[in-house]
Amino acid sequence: MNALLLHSAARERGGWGGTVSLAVPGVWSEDCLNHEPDGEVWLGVREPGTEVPARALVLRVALTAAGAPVVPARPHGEEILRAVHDPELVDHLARFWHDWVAAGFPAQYGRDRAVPYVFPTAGMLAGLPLRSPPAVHGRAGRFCYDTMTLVGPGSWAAIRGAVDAALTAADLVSSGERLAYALCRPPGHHVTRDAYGGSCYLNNAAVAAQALRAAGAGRVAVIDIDAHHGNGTQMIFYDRPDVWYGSLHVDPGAGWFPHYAGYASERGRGAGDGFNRNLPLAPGTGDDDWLAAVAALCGEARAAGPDAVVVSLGLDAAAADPESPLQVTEAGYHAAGRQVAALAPTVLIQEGGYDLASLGGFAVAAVTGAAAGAYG
Ligand code: SP5
Ligand code: ZN
Repeated sequence: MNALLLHSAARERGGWGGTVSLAVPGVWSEDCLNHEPDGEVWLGVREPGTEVPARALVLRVALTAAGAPVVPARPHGEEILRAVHDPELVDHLARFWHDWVAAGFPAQYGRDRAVPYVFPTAGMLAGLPLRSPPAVHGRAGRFCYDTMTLVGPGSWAAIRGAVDAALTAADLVSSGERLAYALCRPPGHHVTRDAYGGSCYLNNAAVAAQALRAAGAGRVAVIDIDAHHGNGTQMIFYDRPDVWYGSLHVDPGAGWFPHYAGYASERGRGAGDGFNRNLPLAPGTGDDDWLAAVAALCGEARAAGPDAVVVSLGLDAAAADPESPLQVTEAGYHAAGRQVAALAPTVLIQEGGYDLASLGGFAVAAVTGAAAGAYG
C-alpha cells in the first residue's frame, strides 16, 4: 500500500499538476475510511469487491500531492437528506447494522456483513403496501436492490461522512467558490429516493444538487461522467424541470450495470419531460467518442441555463478499470473536466474508479482540467 501511494504521488509531480499547485479545495471526511464492505456477492458468490477504503487514501494522497488544500467535511443536519431520500431509508441505514448485530448474525450465524436475500419487488407486492417486516433478515432487502452493497460496522459513519463532504463542497460553491471537489466514499449515484445498490447507500450528488437549489440556484445541471449510468440521480429528478440530468456511460443494453436504466429513450416525465438525457456508449469506447458525448451533454446542459453544476465524477471509464470496458485516458478526463467546469460554478462529487494503480493520476487529471475550465 505505501509503495502504491508513493508511486501515485510521485506521478502527479510530473503530470497534470506540474509545478503549479492545484488550487481546488478538496473536501474529505476521515469517516469515509470506516466503511469496509469486505466484498460483494456477485451471482451468488462472495468476491473481494473493488469499492475498498484504499480508494479514498489513493485519491487523497494524489490530490494533496498536486497541491489541493484539504477541507474537513462539516457535519450537517438531515433536513436536505430527508428531502432527497425517503426518511425511512435514512433511518434504516442508520440503524440496520445495530439491528443485525443485536439479532446475532455476526456472532451466532457467521454473517459478518449484512446482505439481503428477499427483495420486495413491484411484482412481488402487486400493489400490497410495503411493510417493514419484524425479522431483521427479512428487512435487509426492504430498501436494497442488489447483493453487491454490503453493510458493516463502519458503514453508516462513512455514508454520513460522504454526504457531509458533498454538502460542505456545495456550501463552498454556494458561498462564492467557483469550484470544489468532494472526496465522497462510498459513492452515491445509484441510489434512488428509496432504494440503494451499486456500492452506493445515499446519493451524494443528488444531495449536493438539492443543497445548491436550497441556497438559491434556480436551475442545476448534474453531469454524470462515471462509467455507469447514475440511475439513482436520474430517478430522483426524473419528474422535475429544475434539476437537469445528463449521463454518458457504457450501454446497459450491451450487458452492463445497472441493466434496467440508462437507455437513450429515458427523457424525463411530466414536468421533467425533456430534462433528462442519456448517451449510452459501446463497450470499448475511447477518448474521441467519449469526449464527443461529453461535448454533446455540455451543450444540452448549457441550454438548460444552469446556475450551478454538479459533476458525478466517476473515474471508472479509465482504460485499466476492472468495472467498465470504456477506454478513456488521463488526457480524456482532463478535457472532460475542463468542459464541464466551464459551464457554471461547479461541485465535483467523487463516484466510482477502482484501478488503484491509475486512480490518483486520473483524479488529478480531471480536477486539474476542471480548474482550467473554471478559472481559465
Ligand atoms: C459507483 C459505481 O461505479 N458503481 C458501480 C457498481 C458496478 N458494479 C458491478 C459489479 C459487477 C461485478 N463485478 C465484476 C468485476 C469483474 N472484474
Ligand atoms: Zn461506476
